[in-house]
Amino acid sequence: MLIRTLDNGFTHLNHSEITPQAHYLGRRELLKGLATGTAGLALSGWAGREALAQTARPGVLAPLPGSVSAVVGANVMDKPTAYKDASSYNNFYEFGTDKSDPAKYAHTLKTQPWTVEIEGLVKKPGRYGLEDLMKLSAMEERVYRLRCVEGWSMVIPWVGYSLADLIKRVEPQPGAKYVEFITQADEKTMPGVRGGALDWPYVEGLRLDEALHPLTLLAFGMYGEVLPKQNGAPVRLVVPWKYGFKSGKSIVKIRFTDKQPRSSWEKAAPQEYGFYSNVNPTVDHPRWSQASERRIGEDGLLAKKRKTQMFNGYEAQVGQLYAGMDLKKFF
Ligand SMILES: Nc1nc2c(c(=O)[nH]1)N[C@H]1C(S)=C(S)[C@@H](COP(=O)(O)O)O[C@H]1N2
Ligand SMILES: [Mo]
Repeated sequence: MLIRTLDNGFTHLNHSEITPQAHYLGRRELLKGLATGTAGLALSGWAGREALAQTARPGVLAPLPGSVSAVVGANVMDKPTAYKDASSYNNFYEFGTDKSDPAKYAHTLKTQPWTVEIEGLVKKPGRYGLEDLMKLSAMEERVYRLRCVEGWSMVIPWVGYSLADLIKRVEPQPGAKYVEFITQADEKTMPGVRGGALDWPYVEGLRLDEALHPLTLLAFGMYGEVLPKQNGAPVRLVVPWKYGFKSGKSIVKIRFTDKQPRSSWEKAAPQEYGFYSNVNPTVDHPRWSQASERRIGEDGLLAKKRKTQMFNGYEAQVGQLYAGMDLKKFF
């Protein structure tokens, strides 16, 4: 099949079957060419990936284009999850614990005005308005796997830039060893914050070298558009080699510290959720295996579970960060 029709009526081109012409042909012309068989021979790999990145747009929110990232490992060849699935099957406990809650209730989130405060052990602390933060570095599109600790995964084309670009700008002090991400917790607009599912605000943390890794993305968009509220608008983190909960949504504060931050999930269940939370098929969650996963969208009768990959498939890029560590202990 050349074209896969998504639930929302728009089309994604199947990357393994796209030709380099996608670079310069408009989408409509390309589709015509595919239909009449004149689009040329199929090309896999980077050219296809690039074409896909520039053609798929759901047309739901404001466009936010990004150039194709040159960061090694930033574009997996897996077929992206349908936009409709990625924006309706979510974890965002501030809006409820059901997967369908965020899409139903996140519309009350107020994303304007929005500021992100940079504080703690940095030479240049300060407050960035969203617009300024967005202009701080060039937007890129990156197709990452995202795997939830619950055992499902998605493939999402995010738009943003390496968090490292921001970190370098604010100049961490020598004592800074960790970065803490504090997210929005507003009882008025986030019904879940009135309940006690987690300790609010939702907090996550990374070691400074993890935060500086070029794959760690400060994301402002997905599928070529600004982030839907349920996916963490207006700005979130995406750390593709860690379980999904490390990717905090709707960030309002980034704090540099000398002490390992305690995340909301660690506070809730320390024996189940560790600080590192690297995707690791050989280290089970105490109550279930992490060896395989279900790719959202592949849930038909014949769909096979996928084997979970070490560091979610990003081992070549990030394995060195954990050299010599006992990953059973530092889970
Ligand atoms: N603020 C906040 N961020 C959050 C969460 C949350 O509940 N609150 N859930 C996390 C979890 S468990 C996952 S799997 C991902 C889901 O991101 P997605 O809905 O965009 O796929 O967001 C993470 N970030
Ligand atoms: Mo998750």
